[in-house]
Amino acid sequence: MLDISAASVAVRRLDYAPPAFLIDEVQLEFDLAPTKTTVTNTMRIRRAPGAAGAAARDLVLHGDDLDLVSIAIDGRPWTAYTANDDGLTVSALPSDAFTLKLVNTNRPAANTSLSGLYVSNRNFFTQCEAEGFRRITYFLDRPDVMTTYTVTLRAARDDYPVLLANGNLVETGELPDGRHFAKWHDPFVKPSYLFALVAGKLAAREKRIRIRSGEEKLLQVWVEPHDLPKTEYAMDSLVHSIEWDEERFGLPLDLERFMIVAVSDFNMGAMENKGLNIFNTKYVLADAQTATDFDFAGIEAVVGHEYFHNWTGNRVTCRDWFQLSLKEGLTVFRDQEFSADMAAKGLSPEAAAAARAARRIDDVRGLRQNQFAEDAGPMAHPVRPDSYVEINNFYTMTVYEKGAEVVRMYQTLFGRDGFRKGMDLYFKRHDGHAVTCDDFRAAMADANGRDLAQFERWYSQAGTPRVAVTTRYDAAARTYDVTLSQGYGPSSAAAKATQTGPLLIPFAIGLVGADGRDLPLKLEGGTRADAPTTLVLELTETEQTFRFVDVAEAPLPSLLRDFSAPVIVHYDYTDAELTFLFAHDRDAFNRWEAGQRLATRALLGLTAAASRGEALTIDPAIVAAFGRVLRDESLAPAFRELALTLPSERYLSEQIDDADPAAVHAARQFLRRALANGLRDDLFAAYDQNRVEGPYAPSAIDSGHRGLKNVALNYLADLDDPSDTAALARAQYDTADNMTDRSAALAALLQIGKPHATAALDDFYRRFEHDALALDKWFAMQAVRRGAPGERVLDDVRALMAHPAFSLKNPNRARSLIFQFCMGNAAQFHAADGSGYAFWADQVLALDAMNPQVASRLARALERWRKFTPGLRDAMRAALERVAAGVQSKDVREVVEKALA
Ligand code: B3K
Ligand code: ZN
Repeated sequence: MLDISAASVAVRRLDYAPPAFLIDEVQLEFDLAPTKTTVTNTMRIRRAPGAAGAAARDLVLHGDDLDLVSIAIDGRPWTAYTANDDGLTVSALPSDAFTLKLVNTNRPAANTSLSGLYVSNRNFFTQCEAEGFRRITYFLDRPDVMTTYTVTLRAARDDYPVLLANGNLVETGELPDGRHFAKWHDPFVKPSYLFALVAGKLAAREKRIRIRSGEEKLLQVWVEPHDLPKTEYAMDSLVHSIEWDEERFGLPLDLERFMIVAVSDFNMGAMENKGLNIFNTKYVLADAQTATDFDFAGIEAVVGHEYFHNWTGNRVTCRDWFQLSLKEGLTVFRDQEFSADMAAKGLSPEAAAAARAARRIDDVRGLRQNQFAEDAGPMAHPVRPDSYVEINNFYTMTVYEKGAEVVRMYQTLFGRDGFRKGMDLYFKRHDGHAVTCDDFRAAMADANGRDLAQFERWYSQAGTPRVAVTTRYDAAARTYDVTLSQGYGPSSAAAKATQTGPLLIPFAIGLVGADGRDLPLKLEGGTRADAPTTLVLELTETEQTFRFVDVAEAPLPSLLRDFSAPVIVHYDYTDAELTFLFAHDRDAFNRWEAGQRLATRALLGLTAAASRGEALTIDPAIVAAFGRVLRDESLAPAFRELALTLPSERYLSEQIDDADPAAVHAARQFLRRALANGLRDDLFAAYDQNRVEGPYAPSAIDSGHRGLKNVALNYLADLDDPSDTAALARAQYDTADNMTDRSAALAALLQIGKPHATAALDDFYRRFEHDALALDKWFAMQAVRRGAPGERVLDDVRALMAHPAFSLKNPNRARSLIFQFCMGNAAQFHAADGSGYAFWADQVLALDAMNPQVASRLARALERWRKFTPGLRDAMRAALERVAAGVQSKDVREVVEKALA
């Protein structure tokens, strides 16, 4: 069942050819049984108009790990075919249009890859994107082959009382021998990757809503019966998503019913199958006791994301997998906007702006920590990649998060209304079709009367652009010149080859006066009547100077406001200037950014000192700057929490050549301790002032207070004398009425030292022994534990792998322990003895044999190996080579081969 191809064969974007055959209709019948499921697949097929030559002679269907039972054309048994590992070739076709009836079997219970049809907890589920449908039956398993599906499911009623598939339910009934059936029809054409079925013992929370047209719709959230009480928030999020898409984009729910089903064994977050979204339980199940504020926010975002795919992805889909960002970048952008609008709902304008800014900061922090690293490493690829070996490896931060930034830039350039016009035109042109990123760009360009030819480079160039800024104030002429120049930093050869010319970069700027207020902006030669305080400059050349006129005083530039483009900005701010912006910038994003720059600069200095073995010292002005923001009650708590969160060790290591994670860790710990000791009283005060009274609600405001309170507690755990903190954390643990506070208290105790946390850890286990998602947190917190000097957290991790509750087969559990250790505990993972890397290699190889997609994600933990100190580098290369020698799947092979190349 696993791919054992010796060489890695790349698929190339420019080799795209339209399908030679089309499917007008498909009827699928499933006789479901765990060890052997039989699929009867009847397709009305015809040669595509104009298809000719060798490709159009025989019908070549994809198939993977299937057993063929029979084949007939137009009712006659057919013998002119060959079946191999990749599928089925049918020859001597009788005509241009015919009905092909295939019967095949597959083995759901033996399917540990969780791709195709599989069994989880005795129920059946499917996952077809990207190429899982071919593991269910033979098909033209490519996104540009769209058709309508009628699906009949047959199974034993006692074991599988619920039978679900895409679309609308048309018939149910009894069959002999205790079996029953359900027949579903999806009236919308779709590609095979959006097919889904679910069968088993499940129960649904239901809700009926009326959409704007007046039509009534049935919403269902299906889970194991005992989990029903935990589905309220997911249902609310679904209702909000449906309302939001109608309100903001005029896009209605198009089916009679919309279903979400939760499954505990799932390779990723969720899947947007038409009308039948399948979700990781992590993004469905929540209540105050078991889920954190962060989890609730994740549910809202993912429910929104999958629902929004109904239009951006399903109604209009991708022509080929190179266009993946067409649906993913756009849908991430939409879910980001949804979450921001939800956080801001019902707040005063200032509070709403702060709530939106907090979401933006969160999104950008993730992008910069993970996507920028990806773009600088061996897996770097454009938003629209040019080639892949395994498409599942390209569901990346670049395709998703950078792709979302690319979509956001259209909105930054054209405004919300212009963006909406582009969306309207996109659906008008392409509804029901499989299209490309170029088609989307053309809709934006045409709807707004703009030539966006240059903008194409955002899709085709890999690497993170850099914009260097220089400024000049002429007091006599009252002019201020801002010179922007763009280019790329050091890039891999593959990324460099894609970098062909300057980009169109929307560069938002403000000018801050000595009193901290924004100056009115007037560009020389500008035509605007008003004088706004933020302007979007359009950088299109390698270097361009913009002259502001009537500038009354020498200003401080506030650059790339709201992160208006996914670039790195270089400007020589002094510490004093950053401190000033940190205290005053009216753009909340840049206010946060000033603090991050200040902290990053200090941390990189401390890291260098730590590597040289020097004593570490910190300028008290930096501690004071953070203190001012901590105490500033005019600032939203959520913002203060973000401002106080230092750049992660991973992010810092990315900024340095020959990075030494131990030195980075020492530096960051030193600054944390300096802030904790220096701001002790303010932190205790913030802790007290941000306690939330009353029953738990995961609202933006309450979670902001809890976030600030818990970040304060976390700093206080780093006091030289943490005894008061230990008491406080223990009390918080014991009295918490919600998981956010309980887990934050446990994390603080673990940080003070493992002995302080023993009782709470035991209690946590007993409390949540039977709650898989909460227990994942128990594993994760122990995996990311800092450890006392000289202590090896890896020993705990290994011991936890032997715990009866641990299983490598369950992706959530594997991620909570192994991924958390390898990707979320830099200092311990990069232990000088190489033990972390050896452990990594063991786990990648073990996972590779059962679930290549999950293994391949873990494999990427070492892709930046060249960045580290020589000693670590050698140990990492050895581990990579060991994996390369033992790998079975093309998923992992592609990752390690690219890393070693
Ligand atoms: N489209 C799916 C991801 C499928 C991943 C396949 N390896 C979820 C999403 O982005 O919404
Ligand atoms: Zn998506």
